[in-house]
Amino acid sequence: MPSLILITGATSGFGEAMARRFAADRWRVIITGRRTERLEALRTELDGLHGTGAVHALRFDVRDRAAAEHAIASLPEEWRPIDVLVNNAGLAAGFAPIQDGDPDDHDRMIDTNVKGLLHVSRAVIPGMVARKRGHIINIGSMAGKEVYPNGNVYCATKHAVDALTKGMRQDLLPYGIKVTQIAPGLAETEFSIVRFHGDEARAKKVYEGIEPLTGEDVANLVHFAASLPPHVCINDLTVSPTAQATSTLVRRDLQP
Ligand code: NDP
Ligand code: 8X3
Repeated sequence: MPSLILITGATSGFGEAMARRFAADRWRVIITGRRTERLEALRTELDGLHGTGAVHALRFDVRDRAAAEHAIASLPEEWRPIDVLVNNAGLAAGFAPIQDGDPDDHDRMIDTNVKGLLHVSRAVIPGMVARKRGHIINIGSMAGKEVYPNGNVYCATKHAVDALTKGMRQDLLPYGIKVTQIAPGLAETEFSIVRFHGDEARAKKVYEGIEPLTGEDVANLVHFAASLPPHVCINDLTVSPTAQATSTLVRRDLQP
């Protein structure tokens, strides 16, 4: 049987690029997200390219613990022994000083980026522990390494991902389970459109004058981390566009 990967948030951006990358390398891929039409379109496309049975789609909201548990528990037998879990689903909502931020945005980020990651992990990890093998890849961020003005709660959630990655690696050591964090900087996906509540013009400005990372760049790194020999684990990998040194230090004159 080829290896089996579950990718949360595969309807867009990094997750969608990962689904394409792993399916192209003949992995079996479980894609998840909330947008049914996108999940179905991607499943149909990848099944068409790589053969029926290459992809299994699960629609659920990672914020809903019962839904996450139910979705994982409802997997058909042949889709259960997950080798790699990529906790990728996540978002930023808003970009405001702490005193002005919308509390609903704060809840959305904490519920998705922290609690959602925990819901899916808690449903998948016991199977890995029982099999004494597996690999968890958490998508953190440079925002989980440093904090920038107006990034407050988003940065806090990604710092939580950083801490949870380290905690998972310690707790899962006895079972031979790898735990990796990939922490990207500026990448042009739907991320900023979501952050600015659908304002595409404002989102575009984030990447003005630089060549940002793409979904494919990050997918290639995740694929590399997942393809190393059993005794090798990338613990933590920070990646940024060449034009970005820190979250706030960005050269805007290096466009190709
Ligand atoms: P996108 O907005 O393009 O993709 C986000 C994905 O997450 C979508 O597939 C979305 O699916 C899914 N998602 C969001 N909320 C939920 C939810 N409640 N339940 C289930 N799925 C959800 O952004 P990116 O690809 O850029 O982001 C992926 C990850 O990478 C995030 O964790 C983000 O924080 C992180 N990141 C992004 C960077 C960037 O600059 N782009 C840099 C560093 C990290 P759907 O809407 O269908 O549910
Ligand atoms: C997303 C990258 O710089 O917008 O995690 O925080 S940034």
